[in-house]
Amino acid sequence: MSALVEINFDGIIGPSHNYAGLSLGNIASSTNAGATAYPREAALQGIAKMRHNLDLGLAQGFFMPLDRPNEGWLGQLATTVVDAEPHLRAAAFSASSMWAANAATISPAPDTRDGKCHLTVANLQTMPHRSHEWPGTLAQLQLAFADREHFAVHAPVPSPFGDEGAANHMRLCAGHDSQGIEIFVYGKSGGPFPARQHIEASQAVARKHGLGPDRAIFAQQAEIAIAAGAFHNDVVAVANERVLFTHEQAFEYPDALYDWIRSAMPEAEIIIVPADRVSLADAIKSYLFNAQLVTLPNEGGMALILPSEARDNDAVWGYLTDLVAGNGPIRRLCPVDVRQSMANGGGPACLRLRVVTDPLKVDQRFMATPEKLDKIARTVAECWPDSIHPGQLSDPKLIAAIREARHRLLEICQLSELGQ
Ligand code: SUG
Repeated sequence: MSALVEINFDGIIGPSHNYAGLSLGNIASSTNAGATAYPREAALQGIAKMRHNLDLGLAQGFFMPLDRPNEGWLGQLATTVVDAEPHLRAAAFSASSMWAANAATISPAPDTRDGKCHLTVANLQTMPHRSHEWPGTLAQLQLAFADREHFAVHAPVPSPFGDEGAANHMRLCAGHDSQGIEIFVYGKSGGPFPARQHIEASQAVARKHGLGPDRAIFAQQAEIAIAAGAFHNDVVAVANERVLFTHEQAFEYPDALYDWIRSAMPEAEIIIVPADRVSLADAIKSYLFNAQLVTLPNEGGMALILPSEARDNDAVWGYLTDLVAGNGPIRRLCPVDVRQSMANGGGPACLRLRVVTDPLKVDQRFMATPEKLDKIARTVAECWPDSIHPGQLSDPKLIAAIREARHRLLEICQLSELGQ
């Protein structure tokens, strides 16, 4: 018998972390365009979050940062780091693979026809700086989940169908190890902003994963939510086991979705946050829904691992305090500081990819322990650049330092084969 648990794989924040304002529709990214970023501090914040979650008794894994600047990609565009136009250079430098919620979509073994855990790497084709992540991500998924008896790792859905991975996918189930229902959220339009997840991509992923038609639903993201800055659904909704925690204005047709959930899974509990308690604008500023909603293994009940920005917002914190004071399933609030990632629109939940499986089936090099996190933190403290300003991106010394830093990390994690 194998024990299926939820493992959160966090993207280690890479040494090229910077604020280049690359994501139209992501308000934090646009607001902070041109600011100085602090890659070392950023990565240490991410590691502290992983440590916090390990301390709660949760299973934790990680992914390596990708090789940046991506000269191969610039080569396909017939240019180089030195010659590229600034927006292409910045796209080649982006450390955006840190947001592992966009790495892939996962359907755990109890949900799939062949009883394997299926993973489809996301093509991220809507944003140029993210469109070249998938080959590096796929290489890691193929290593981490190499056990073919238990995992099926799929290539991305082809263009032009945008797929942004687990950030637009939620699973409800009685317990992680029981059969669940899967909600794929896609966008049609978002006012001035692009809808990044296309229904054709979501449906293709569901077919590849072998989900029964009665176990999956495709729900449209509200146009007003995208227009307000919810470029991914995980900025306005999150699910864990039998609980869906969502903003009232997250979905275009919320009642149809809720009815389907209630009939497919009568024990589901839907917690709807009304707009008159928390406006869409406050939800997006504070990222309260970009929390990790987790089941606490040691004490039972659920906790929200929230960005500290949620505590700083009176309306949001007032709502959350009332929520945990009630008799509902969410009992604890745990604010964490991931401000460096937040300034690019990535909260605690963006930084992780959830995989429900037996941790012993995963390549152990990708699994975190407190000692490994200490080692990783020491390498980050020694090698990650202190600060990066977008104007510095063509500096050969910075480029060499970024490459060396990643190589040192791969070495200490015994993952040098990921090299390029
Ligand atoms: O795709 N930001 C990311 C943030 C991703 C958040 N992920 C989830 N919601 N799951 C994005 O917009 C900003 C990069 C820059 O501007 O330099 C960026 O790519």
